Amino acid sequence: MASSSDFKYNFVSHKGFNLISGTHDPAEVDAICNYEVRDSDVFVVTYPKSGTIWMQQILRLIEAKGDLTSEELNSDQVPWIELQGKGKEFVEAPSPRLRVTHLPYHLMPHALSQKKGKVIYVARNPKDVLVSYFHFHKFATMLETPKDFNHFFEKFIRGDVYGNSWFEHTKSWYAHQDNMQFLFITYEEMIQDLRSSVKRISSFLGKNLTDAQLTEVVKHSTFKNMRVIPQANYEMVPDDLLNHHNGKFMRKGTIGDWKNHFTVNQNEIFDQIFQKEMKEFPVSFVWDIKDIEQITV
Ligand code: PPS
Repeated sequence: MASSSDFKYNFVSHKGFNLISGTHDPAEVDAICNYEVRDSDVFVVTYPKSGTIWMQQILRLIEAKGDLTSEELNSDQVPWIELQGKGKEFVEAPSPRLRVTHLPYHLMPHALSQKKGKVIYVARNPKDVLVSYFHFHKFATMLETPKDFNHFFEKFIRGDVYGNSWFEHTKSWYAHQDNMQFLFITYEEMIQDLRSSVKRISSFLGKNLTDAQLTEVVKHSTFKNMRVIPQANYEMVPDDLLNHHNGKFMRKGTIGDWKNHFTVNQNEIFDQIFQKEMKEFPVSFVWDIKDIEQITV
């Protein structure tokens, strides 16, 4: 059997979206759009590095009413639908099927647009996404280690990464929301007020948690606590997938780390592109932790 290193770094463009050879199978991804969707299905959709693992943690905890005793990895409890081999598992899985995905709208089940299942889209300010993704490329063995920050900056802007263009991903999912049962939430809102965010998510999912259960969900979902929960921080993932000498999955968990990476020139370029691409986008992003008056947990 071929190992992941045989396929390293090769993207296959599939219907306008980069898939990673050895990680995704185009035929399996193609099948996803025809999957039947149950009313109880929940799909967390993110552009990479926008808080996927965080939402996996919140969903599994809401489902377990705050109980963290299961030792399964977040990615086993709330798997990626597009990973090779996960399609068959999805079709046969018992309800509720909780899944995460980085796929664009056009590759996801058509049934979503008939208001079947629920979609939670988590968006994060793209400067912090870029920085988090840069570090993740040094850490994840299936992705090419960037030559340097500027090289990665340019690739991200071109959409020459897994996830393609952040701008297109965000705009396209947002634009289709009226067809779906859809919750849009930002990483920055979750940082600002985790408790209210968890309340919003659980009420969207129709789950009534007691105050005590809510407190448990929040407690186990803070960055500080997730960092030391083995199921939630991917430290158990083997070195041939995540090179633990080169970083940590739970890295900084904050807003504004881009300020430690972007040059003045890069920031100007980014701002120009952002303004052009997002001028009609109705949601504004928080770019700096200092812009949040109060952080509530
Ligand atoms: S991936 O690889 O696409 O699945 O990555 P993803 O899980 O989407 O994003 C990882 C970033 O999310 C941060 N994170 C958190 N921030 C704050 N609070 C909590 N609880 C939390 N959990 C995960 C994680 O640290 C990564 O961001 P950076 O900026 O790299 O720290």
